[in-house]
Amino acid sequence: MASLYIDGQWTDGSGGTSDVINPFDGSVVETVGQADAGDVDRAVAAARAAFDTGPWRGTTAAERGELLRRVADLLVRDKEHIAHTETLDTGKTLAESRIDVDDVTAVFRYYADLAGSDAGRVVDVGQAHVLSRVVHEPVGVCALITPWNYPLLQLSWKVAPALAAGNTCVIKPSEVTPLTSVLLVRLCAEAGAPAGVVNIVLGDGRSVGAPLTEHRCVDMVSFTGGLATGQAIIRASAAGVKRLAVELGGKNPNIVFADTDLDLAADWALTAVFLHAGQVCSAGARLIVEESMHDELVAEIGRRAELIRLGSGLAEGTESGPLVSAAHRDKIESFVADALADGARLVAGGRRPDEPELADGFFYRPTVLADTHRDMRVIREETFGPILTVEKFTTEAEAVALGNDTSYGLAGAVWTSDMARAHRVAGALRHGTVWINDFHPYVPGAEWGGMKRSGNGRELGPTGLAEYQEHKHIWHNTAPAPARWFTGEARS
Ligand code: TXE
Repeated sequence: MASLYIDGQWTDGSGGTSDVINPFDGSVVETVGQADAGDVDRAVAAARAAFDTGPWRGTTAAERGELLRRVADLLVRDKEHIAHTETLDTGKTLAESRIDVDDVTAVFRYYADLAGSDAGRVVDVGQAHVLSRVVHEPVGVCALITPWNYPLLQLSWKVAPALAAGNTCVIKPSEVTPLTSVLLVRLCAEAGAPAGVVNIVLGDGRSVGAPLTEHRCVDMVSFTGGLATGQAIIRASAAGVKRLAVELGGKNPNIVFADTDLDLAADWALTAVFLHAGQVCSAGARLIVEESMHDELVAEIGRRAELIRLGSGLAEGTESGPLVSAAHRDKIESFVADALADGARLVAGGRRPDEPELADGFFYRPTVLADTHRDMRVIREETFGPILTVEKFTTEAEAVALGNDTSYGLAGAVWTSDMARAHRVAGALRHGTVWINDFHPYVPGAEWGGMKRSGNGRELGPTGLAEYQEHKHIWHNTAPAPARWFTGEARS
């Protein structure tokens, strides 16, 4: 099936084909066409023309909101098929994929509502004959580049506000997991997006991502992915001084004070880090525990980690699927080997599973490493896999210092039954999201994004719409009079 969509037409692309691999068993899920630089050019030209001269430019915010609402309805209709495809593509459990589709639907509905209520504002300048208005206009042609861990969800955080604001876009999903992005574009077309408004090109970063981000007719790049790629995109955007929004992952502290119930702390330590095999930008990969509770909690977490049931995302009872690729598992294994060589203590995992039926997949057992410290690579770098490291503290100040001792700043959590302390710590953590006695929840109405090397800009919430807007000031003097600034006479 043709999988590139350019100017309202489905096409195979001119860059050959690529196999999409099922991480559960290494089988081919589908073979998809790839774009070449010429396809990228055509997609950008289509988005440019649709923005500059197409009917899209004349749509009202309410009409764009209606389009998003129709996409949301179609997502509900196709939920099972989309969730199933996401599981085949990423390896995550069907339960997680279904939650993703529900979340994506909610994001489309949120921006449908916001589109209609986002009216700009009138500024009172204190002069009755002047009308000063700030109007919200689209930025233009947006390149939306997404990663492989939450392919559909990450795309929705970009495409829904981009369309709500009146932009046109060219989507480039991860070459590892492109399938549900193609399905979402099909729904946008079915919902009535005019030709050229939503385009999708498939391919890898070098041959498709780079030419797209460097293209002179692209006004904005919104990217979620790895730090090194984000830095390359920031450099590439310099020539055109493009608008940028980048989300580059995190190294997220999960801080537990000893007044937390042990069962609760152990349960959430696992959920925080091992959901989707740890391939979550906000995963609670660094457990930071008060010393008096440390040994007991680590032992309990280790015990429970060994019980986690790995398997096919489609099978009933599977708690965690495989990693996304063999290359990614190699990376995870090297993190664990380095940490052990540097003196970390293996509490659980640290190996591939023994079950023969998992041998063809990219599985790795949930791993817990104690006695870890700041100089280890496993503490400093994002592993993006099923590795939980444990550090300990004795004072609140030490807990905060450890939680902030990272070049990232995406998310973190604090667990305590002392509410004053909870809010002190939440206020002191330099991370874009802080959970108190919880982990993972997000809502479409609240901003998401990072400080420091976790990125620039925010997705979701009203700020997530503003990322895709120019805020233009229009000053109307209804009773113009001569300025008399240049009169040729000396000023007194
Ligand atoms: O991501 P890449 P990778 C982290 C995680 C992971 C690491 C590398 O630690 O191990 O990044 O993952 C496209 N110009 N995150 O290599 O390469 C690419 O095709 C334009 C965190 O898979 O950053 C894909 O569509 N685009 C993260 C997208 O960028 C380029 C989620 C992301 O791929 C490009 C995923 C280029 N020069 C990984 N090079 C998060 N923040 O949630 C690549 N791409």
